[in-house]
Amino acid sequence: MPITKTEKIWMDGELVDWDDARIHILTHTLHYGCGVFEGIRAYPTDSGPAVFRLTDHITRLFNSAKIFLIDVPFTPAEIVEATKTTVRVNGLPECYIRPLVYLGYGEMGLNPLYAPVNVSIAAWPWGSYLGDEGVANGVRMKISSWRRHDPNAMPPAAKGTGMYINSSMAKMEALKAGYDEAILLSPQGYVSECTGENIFVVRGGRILTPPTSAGALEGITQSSVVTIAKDLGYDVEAVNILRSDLYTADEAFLSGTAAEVVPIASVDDRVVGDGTPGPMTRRIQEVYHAAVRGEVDRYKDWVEHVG
Ligand code: PPE
Repeated sequence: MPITKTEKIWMDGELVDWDDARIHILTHTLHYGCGVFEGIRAYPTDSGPAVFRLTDHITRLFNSAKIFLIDVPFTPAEIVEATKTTVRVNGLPECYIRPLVYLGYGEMGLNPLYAPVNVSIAAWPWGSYLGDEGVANGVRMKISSWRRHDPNAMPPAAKGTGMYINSSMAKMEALKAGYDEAILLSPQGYVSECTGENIFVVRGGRILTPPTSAGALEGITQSSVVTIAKDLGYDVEAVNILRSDLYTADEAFLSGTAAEVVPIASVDDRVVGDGTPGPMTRRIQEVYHAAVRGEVDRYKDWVEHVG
């Protein structure tokens, strides 16, 4: 997806002009993929732009860094403030935000312990990740031939830059085969998640989503969906799901910051339900859409205004 240029990027405590946000070719993370990042969205609200669950995203960023033994040279509160500043100075009513913690220039070789740690935050307008058509009518999914990481090879709880090669391989395979998005199975063969989204299925009136032990990232949208679904009176459970459970599901959808809540129309050419977004999916999608814009009182705490 193309990037839309904005004014400023926050780099290590300073606001730098977009075109000057450059790094050295011997930047450590560029070679070995040891870095961590977040994907966050800001939405327009009655009181100006607000970042959805910003504190939770920054907490996850620091947890990802901790898993990789990366010592972030800022506090979470400083990164929360810097994120708000980045949205504010760029005058963006609505945007996608990409904080990145990376190992910079100064060391080469597989020991990253002495490499300098840098932090950047960029923000730009980003449209519908899986397309407006997908959001409205559902996406076509394919189970990938690539498995999700074994947690003892690559920890899926960390949002690590290099780990995304796995997602990209699955994404390319699905797109080249004519599908919209891939679903990855865990090394044990259970449904894990999509390339950049968590997955939900509705079976017998219950909403099911894979547990973290199936190798999924602990999604912030996933946790918002679980709360919304429970508040709507639905029964939600984190359980292991088989690919055949997807084929015979009444409804299915995916969730993620970039994608938001997107109905699944089919999996491996098996139509989900009647092929149109189901009623529970629709309801959750509507409430999520309103919640991120601060329109639902119950979820006002999720909306963090940039001031
Ligand atoms: N699983 C993976 C692997 C993942 O990357 C994401 C976010 C999720 C689940 C959903 O997590 P959350 O955003 O907290 O609900 N994927 C981000 C990156 C997308 C990208 O193309 O880059 C995102 O949605 O921002």
